[in-house]
Amino acid sequence: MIRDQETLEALLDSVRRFVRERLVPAENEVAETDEIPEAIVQEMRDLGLFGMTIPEHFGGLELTMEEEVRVLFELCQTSPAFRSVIGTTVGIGSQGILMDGTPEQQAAWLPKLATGEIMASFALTEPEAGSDAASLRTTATKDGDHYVVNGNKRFITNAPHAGMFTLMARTDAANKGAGGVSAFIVDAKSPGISFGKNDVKMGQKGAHTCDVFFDNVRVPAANLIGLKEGQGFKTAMKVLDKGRIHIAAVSVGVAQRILRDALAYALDRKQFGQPICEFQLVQAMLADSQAELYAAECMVIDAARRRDAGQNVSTEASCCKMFATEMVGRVADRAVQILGGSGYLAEFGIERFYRDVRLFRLYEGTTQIQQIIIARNMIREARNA
Ligand code: COS
Repeated sequence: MIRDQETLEALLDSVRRFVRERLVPAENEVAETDEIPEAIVQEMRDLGLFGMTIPEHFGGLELTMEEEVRVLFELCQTSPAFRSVIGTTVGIGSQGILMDGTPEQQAAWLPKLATGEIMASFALTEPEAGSDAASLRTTATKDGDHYVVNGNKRFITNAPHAGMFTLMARTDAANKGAGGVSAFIVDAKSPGISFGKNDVKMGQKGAHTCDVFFDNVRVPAANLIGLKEGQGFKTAMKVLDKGRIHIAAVSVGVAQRILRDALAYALDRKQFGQPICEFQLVQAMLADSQAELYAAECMVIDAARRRDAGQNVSTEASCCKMFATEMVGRVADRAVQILGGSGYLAEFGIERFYRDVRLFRLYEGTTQIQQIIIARNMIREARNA
């Protein structure tokens, strides 16, 4: 749903200009230094990007899902590390509070997230609990008007910069499944929280992840999301349904950039006396990429519209996440092929995208987890029909 086309176009124009004038020129510096310049982070705050999904009365832009994905198509036509700066705050880190938090919890945290004064991070994955998220071992034990949290979280995006965590922990030791898990808002400055070294990753330099350790961290009982125990796994799943459409939109944006660069190269590069775009085998790679990209873009917009219309989009979100992240992997691979030897060289930037996009098929649920979700939903619906 687009509420006002003119307002959205103005936002898309400013994001497009920001990407072209500020982010693309900084790509190499970010890849070399593994840091996003603070001036760029500040410009993201000024553009309101941290508050994209937060309601207007808490100081955000309150974008609908369709508006959000259209912004992501533009914002992601550059190194995906830039999106990662705002990603956890607009997405998985804040949405649990928005979906299931009490009015008091929302009022206490969302305004600071909307302005980018603090960043949110989503702490679900653990060393022994990845795809099987419901098996998490971090515990939160009630002690008066607090919970005491102990455990380790792994691969936590933006943890080194986070002001707060949406943390999933087990409140019912007797229930080892999803029903024993609760979600908490945890102030990142709480005593007992410590951080591992920044992970050294295949790509996405400038986007930081690390382990987070909780050692007898006292969290006020008032920070239990929705003030209800045992709901945390469902909150996490709902958050991920939305997050998966978000990641699919990111994949579409990055694929557009990669394909544009590959086409520009094919128009320019000459072999056998003509531009390589004249060769049908190169054309096949361009055409396959364009068709798949178009399909992913249509899927993402459709899923976003359905979500805006209030439908349950668990299946569609997983379809989008699976198809779009696999699509951008194939587009990046073909782009390396079209650029040939230059595709393998750092100075042309395509090999960097090739490494960057590999992550999309892993986080917020691997392709294999999306397959499981889609098939399970199909089977459940067929049995209930
Ligand atoms: N929305 C709302 N509730 C949901 C839901 C959704 N999308 N998906 C599951 N639930 C509910 C179920 O209805 C069930 O509730 P009841 O016990 O009341 O019936 C409960 O949550 C448990 O669901 P389920 O039995 O399907 O859980 P599983 O342990 O089988 O796990 C998968 C399901 C594999 C889908 C889940 O663990 C998953 O998504 N794993 C990947 C995690 C991930 O993406 N990690 C990345 C980290 S974040 S970067």
